Amino acid sequence: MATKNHNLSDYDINTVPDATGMKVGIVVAEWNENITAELLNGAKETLIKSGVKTQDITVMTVPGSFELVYGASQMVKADVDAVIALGCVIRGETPHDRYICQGVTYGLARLNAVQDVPVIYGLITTLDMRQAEDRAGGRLGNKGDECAITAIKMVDFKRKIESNAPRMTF
Ligand code: RBF
Repeated sequence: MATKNHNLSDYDINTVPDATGMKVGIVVAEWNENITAELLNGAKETLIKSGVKTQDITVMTVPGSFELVYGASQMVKADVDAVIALGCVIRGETPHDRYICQGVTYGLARLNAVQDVPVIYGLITTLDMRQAEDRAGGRLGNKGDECAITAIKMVDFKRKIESNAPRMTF
């Protein structure tokens, strides 16, 4: 992917919709907790900076990234406008990590296709811990920040679609 110098925390504030009144659920994996805690901090800080109230952010943990799919599928049923799924899978000695990544990626994509609440993909998949640190508040910013901005944009997208709904009927 052409992401060599892409900083995950860089965004144009002028393109970020007003997040006042938005409710966001965050599901975070405990595995690689040193990384996922940073993703969570980034996501929460960016949501709050953008106008989401602290009490409108619901955080639940799951044991590992594989459980993010179930966690997100339950969280979408809560009173939230978007769900952010945060996890970190680091390449191991066996192909196990690839099965986890495939399962989570497919599961979260499927959730977006079959239900109404946007689910944001906050899974870091790296070859080693250093690459993960780079993307969790390090050299390349914080994937949690990127997910927070994406969540706000997707809630705004849905609000716009819903407010234009009568004009979209045939
Ligand atoms: N969960 C993660 O979130 N990140 C990992 O890098 C990760 N590596 C794993 C490696 C092995 C060998 C196993 C058995 C599990 C790993 N898990 C990891 C946990 C996984 O997501 C899940 O919680 C467990 O497999 C139980 O379903």
